[in-house]
Amino acid sequence: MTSTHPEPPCAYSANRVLLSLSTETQGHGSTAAFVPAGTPRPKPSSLGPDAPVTDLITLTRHTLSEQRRHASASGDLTLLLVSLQLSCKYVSSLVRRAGLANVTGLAGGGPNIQGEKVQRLDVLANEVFMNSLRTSGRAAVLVSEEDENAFFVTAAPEGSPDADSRPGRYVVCFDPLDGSSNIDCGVSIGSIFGIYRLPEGSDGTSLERDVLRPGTELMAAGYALYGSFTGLVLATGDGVNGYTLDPSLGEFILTHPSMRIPSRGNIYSINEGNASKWGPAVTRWVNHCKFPEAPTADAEGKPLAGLDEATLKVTHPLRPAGSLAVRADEHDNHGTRKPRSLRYVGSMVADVHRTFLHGGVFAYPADRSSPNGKLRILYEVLPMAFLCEQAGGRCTTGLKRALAIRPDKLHARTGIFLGSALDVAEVERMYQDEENAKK
Ligand code: FBP
Repeated sequence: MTSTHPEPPCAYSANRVLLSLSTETQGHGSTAAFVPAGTPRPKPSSLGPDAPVTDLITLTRHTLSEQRRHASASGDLTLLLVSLQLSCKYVSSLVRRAGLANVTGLAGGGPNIQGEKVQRLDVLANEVFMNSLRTSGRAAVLVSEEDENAFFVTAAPEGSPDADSRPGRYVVCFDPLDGSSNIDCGVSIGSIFGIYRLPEGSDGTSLERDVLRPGTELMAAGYALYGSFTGLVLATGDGVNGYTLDPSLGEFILTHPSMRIPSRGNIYSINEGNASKWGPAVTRWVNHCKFPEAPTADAEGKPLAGLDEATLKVTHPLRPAGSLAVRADEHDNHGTRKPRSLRYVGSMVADVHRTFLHGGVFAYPADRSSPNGKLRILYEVLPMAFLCEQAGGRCTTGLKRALAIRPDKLHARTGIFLGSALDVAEVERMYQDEENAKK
């Protein structure tokens, strides 16, 4: 089928793909077979069934196809993500060589703005992210866990060593290396980032207007995991996708499309070393994870018939006296819940990644010694809350949807519970009961 006007030699047009046009026939009244664009290219049978994958969906290819689905997309976010994935690849290579390349151990200089000892890898990772983002031409403001102040990207004069530095339209908040306390013992660590677009008409120079914003205004968020493999999990507003780094190609390959958090899980993840400082709701929830009880009350909390007050109060020797009755709806449809398993790595990225895959709850609640919790809102909690909700999970402070928090300062903190929607709802009910009990 020849078209009315000669096709340009390029093989792509709006909706048709030139399947084959062998060189020796070019210009000699060539016959060309057109198939609808997007038709997958059949794998040559000559390669046999176990041939390696030849149609790789890399992070960049996938982001570009996502971008094409948004007519108004400028491509800037895609380019910004290219800089972020480069940073994650470089940090991954530093982490992989950490034990050999003398990049572990404490960095010189005092504690960082968080009052924490700073690891050399923290500083290296921060420099890698900062340099890659400020020269991407797509970032207006950069906020890092390692830097006290926000970095406002300005245009460097031509010819200056910094000439690549160009402000863009995005605000990037990031934790360049999360789980630093685990670096030198080879436990999984990660990087976390959240991306906002500057508000319409903003010149990107105001902290209050452009940076201290709730998670509901995030455009995209993601984390990289440096563990038995290097992974990158990303959401740009339309679900969550997971990619695995193929070190031989240096490419992130789509391996976990459309990730969904199971609605219930059998894992709870919390630093129990803080138990003495927890409030009643957290203590009750953790006890409930450890000593699940047969239902003693109906969904409205009314005691089930025939049970005496004592049974209602204490039905397990280790269950703290005065514990509230366990309502029927706190059990799965088998009537009893099995004790949940405790899993706690102490690297938020590793604990959250496991929660996304297997369900359950990751928690770092506020407590008596950290009334605002430990984890930082802008570059730890909000990006993870965005990803969690995009994957069908739930993220709360106990009393408030975490994504709705508007931080009042750059390194503000909050307590969180994140994970399987039904399990996190259980925590919220216990916080609500505690509030009701105060009235
Ligand atoms: P940084 O390492 O980036 O400071 O992150 C804080 C963090 O390590 C989280 O990754 C982790 O969830 C938490 O602190 C562990 O805290 P703790 O050692 O108190 O349990």
